[in-house]
Amino acid sequence: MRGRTNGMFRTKLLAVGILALVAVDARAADIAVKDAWVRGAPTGIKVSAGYARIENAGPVADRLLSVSTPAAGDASVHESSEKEGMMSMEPVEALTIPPKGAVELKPGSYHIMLMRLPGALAPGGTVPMEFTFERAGKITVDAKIAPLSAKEMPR
Ligand SMILES: [Cu+2]
Repeated sequence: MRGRTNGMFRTKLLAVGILALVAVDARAADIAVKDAWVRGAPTGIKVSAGYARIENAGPVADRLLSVSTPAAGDASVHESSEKEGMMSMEPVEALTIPPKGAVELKPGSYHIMLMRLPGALAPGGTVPMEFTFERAGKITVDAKIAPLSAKEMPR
């Protein structure tokens, strides 16, 4: 019983340590990239999508210019929309993050289109994603890989 309690305590400490690392990684100036995740993909599937919440704590707007990840040969920001009952999506030149605001990349809305996947994205793992902002520069986070059917970030 004592050993088990110790183990749980250590697990909690480890989790806090990892969260602290991610928080430091994700922050450059006023921009923070949070809760990044990508949809899993089996071998042979070449397309997936990534999502995150981008927060701007500063007094001026910033713009997300590009995203890159070793998990995809090509990554770009897209916006999904519904037109006459049909879902479609278009590339977004630069995504504006308003001052003292946030933009949510989520299924059915803004997303990072991942194309030319070099291999499977196994659920439960993580992939690094580098976000490049006009003002804040580059911010790299580890995105969690969710099951293929996920509608929201794996917790
Ligand atoms: Cu897309």
